Amino acid sequence: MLSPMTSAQSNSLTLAELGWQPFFQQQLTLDELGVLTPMRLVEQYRQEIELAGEGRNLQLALLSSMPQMVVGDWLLINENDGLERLLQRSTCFRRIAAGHQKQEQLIAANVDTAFIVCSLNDDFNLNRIERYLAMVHDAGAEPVVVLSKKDLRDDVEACIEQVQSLAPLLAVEAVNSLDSESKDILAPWCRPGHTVVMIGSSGAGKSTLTNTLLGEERQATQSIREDDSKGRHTTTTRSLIPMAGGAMLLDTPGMRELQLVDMEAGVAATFADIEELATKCRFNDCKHHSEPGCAVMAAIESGDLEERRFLNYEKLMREQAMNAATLAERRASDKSLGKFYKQAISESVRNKRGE
Ligand SMILES: Nc1nc2c(ncn2[C@@H]2O[C@H](COP(=O)(O)OP(=O)(O)OP(=O)(O)O)[C@@H](O)[C@H]2O)c(=O)[nH]1
Ligand SMILES: [Mg+2]
Ligand SMILES: [Zn+2]
Repeated sequence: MLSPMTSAQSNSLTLAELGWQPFFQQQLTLDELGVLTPMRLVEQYRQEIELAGEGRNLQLALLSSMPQMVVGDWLLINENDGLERLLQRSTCFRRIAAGHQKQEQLIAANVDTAFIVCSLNDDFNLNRIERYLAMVHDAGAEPVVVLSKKDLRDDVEACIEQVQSLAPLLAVEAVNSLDSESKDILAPWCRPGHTVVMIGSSGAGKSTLTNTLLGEERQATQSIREDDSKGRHTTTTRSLIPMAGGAMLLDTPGMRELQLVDMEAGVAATFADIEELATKCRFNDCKHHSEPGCAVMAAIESGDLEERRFLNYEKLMREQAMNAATLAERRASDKSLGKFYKQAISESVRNKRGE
């Protein structure tokens, strides 16, 4: 088991270096100040979590009574090294877990900037970048598209232009993750006290980039499969690692499937241009298919809006709504099942009492 700070170096970080901000400080009452210690969740295992605070680390066993917690969370710890409470998050990344058991899964909390790492090999895909953008907008963090493996492609500028066309103000950078020059390129977002998460497909180079930014081989990396350019899911845990004199870096495992849930605002923010066009359609409830006076269809016809982009917008809107409905249904049935069990138990108690 790799421990982010205890193994290599003792933790001598200040709260500010760990990412403590006024937003968290304001949540402490006067009574809590000086009595409770803020600590940050830096690594998560099945049974326990690793916390880092000012000058010390702490391992905490997970109990079923604890709230759902995720890497990046800030916790208040009492004098007995127990959890007092979880602080409200400034940002939160979530998705629907892959597989049949549709459940919402938290990915990271209290992240300022997300590096959407996307390699420039066969894996380069605008639809996928838009999907990640929706997730980052939903979380409330700042997105930066980091196109990796620029050394493997000739038309890097054209690719940057394509990504930039998604949003004029979007930050887009191309890097060779193995080259230390990446550190300078990404320095504007790696400021002290800033938390940066790496998200993207397996094999995109998230761990390679993490190591380059750290200046040490902290995370294991592995070559991608030659036949389909896919990664091997090398990283399996999420770790929040301090960069010397810089940001807190959060490396994550590549996602097999990123399903959006209940993210209408996140999708809308990602496709702000389409949302803006839609306000100019003749009908308020225009579906942008065959209605007269449709500004979206007019923009596609004139070439101002890429049809691919509109189709992806529709797809992601549909997907998040469908997943939200499925989740709501599940929650409702879990609740009524819970009620049923409670009723059955109290009935059996009454029977035993002979009531
Ligand atoms: N040529 C080149 N190779 C790169 C670059 N970035 C990453 N690689 C290689 O790509 C492979 C996969 O990189 P990783 O860093 O393990 O990818 P990852 O995104 O962490 O993958 P998971 O942990 O599976 O999610 C490794 O063999 C890296 O050396 C790059 O910019 N240029
Ligand atoms: Mg990795
Ligand atoms: Zn329309």
